[in-house]
Amino acid sequence: MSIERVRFAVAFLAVTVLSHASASRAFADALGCERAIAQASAKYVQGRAKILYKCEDAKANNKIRDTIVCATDPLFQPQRLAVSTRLYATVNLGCGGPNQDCGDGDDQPLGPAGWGIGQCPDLANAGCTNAITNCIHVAQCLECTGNAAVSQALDLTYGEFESSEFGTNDTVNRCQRAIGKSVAKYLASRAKALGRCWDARLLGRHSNPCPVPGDGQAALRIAKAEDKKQKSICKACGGADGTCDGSGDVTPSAVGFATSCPAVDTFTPPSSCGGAIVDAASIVGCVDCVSDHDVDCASDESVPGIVGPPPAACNPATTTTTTSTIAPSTSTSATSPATTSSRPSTPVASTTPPAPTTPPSTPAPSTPPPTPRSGSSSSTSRS
Ligand SMILES: [Ca+2]
Ligand SMILES: [Ca+2]
Repeated sequence: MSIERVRFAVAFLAVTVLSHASASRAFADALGCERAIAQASAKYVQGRAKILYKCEDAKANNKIRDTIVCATDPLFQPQRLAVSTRLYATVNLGCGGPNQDCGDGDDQPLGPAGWGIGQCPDLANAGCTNAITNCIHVAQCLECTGNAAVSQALDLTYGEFESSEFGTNDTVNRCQRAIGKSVAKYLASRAKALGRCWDARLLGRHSNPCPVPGDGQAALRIAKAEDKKQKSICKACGGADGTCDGSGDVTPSAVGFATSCPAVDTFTPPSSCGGAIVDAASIVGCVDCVSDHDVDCASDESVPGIVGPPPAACNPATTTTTTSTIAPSTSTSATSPATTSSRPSTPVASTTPPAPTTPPSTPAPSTPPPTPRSGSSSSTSRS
């Protein structure tokens, strides 16, 4: 999103934002800035997933053309803009200093807020690598990585759906829509649980990696959301018995689903999502695994002061094909493996953000940062 459009939209939604003005005053320090950024990121992933779901589901329900590209089509631009605006506004309020506006000399320095990282860490090699020298660049980074995370999960989910089924409301179509709805809800639930968990850590309420052991709540919330997702999908796709057990299940080819799951890795616990999609259970396992990967990458990248650089799995060096098969009979959702072990890559002991070594943090007023104020879109814009 261009800066001009952001500023215009921010002004437009000022009333909404002002209602949070008291909360923003609590953000007027490094910790407040760090919290604002993490919260903005989690909210953005939730909002973005919801909007793209509405669009994709309208396609699957034959309410809009199935050729519409939900991430960019003008039809949903107002909704996408609103979610982006909230992201920018939250970061401006939390990190923009006394004038609550990022890109000038009174901004909260990024280093103490954990964001003296110099460059956006990217996600799924989407090109989210903008330089970060002030807090508006942080917002651009979060927008780009959030878009990449949500797109990867929803593109996998909806990308190859058999469009001749759209609007038929038959078993296959209901299965398609259940998969999409469940995944979108799960993305949002996981992002929300992680966001709360990181915020509790920033507030000093625990000193754990998230989600496990986290704040003691995140894993439970995620497990509940996973269970709900798995049951919703299998109720619609599992045939008369309502379970993804290979008996009477809707087939991946009828639904229209990728023949193999992307070989991205989760990191709680570390495992690869790659494998052949052979039945309804492996669809569930695949969307679960890829959703975890995407949300966790976006979440880790929202708190670099805690996590440090994101796991390498968030930007895989190469796409490798695997020949293994995702365990089809026992859905990963049912047992919630992602919530049962701790994340090895996260420093557990310290609540103190690692001191950033590159301090391109907010410059003195005499050397204003190169804030892009022209109408040209930043390279990170995806919306
Ligand atoms: Ca400012
Ligand atoms: Ca069945």
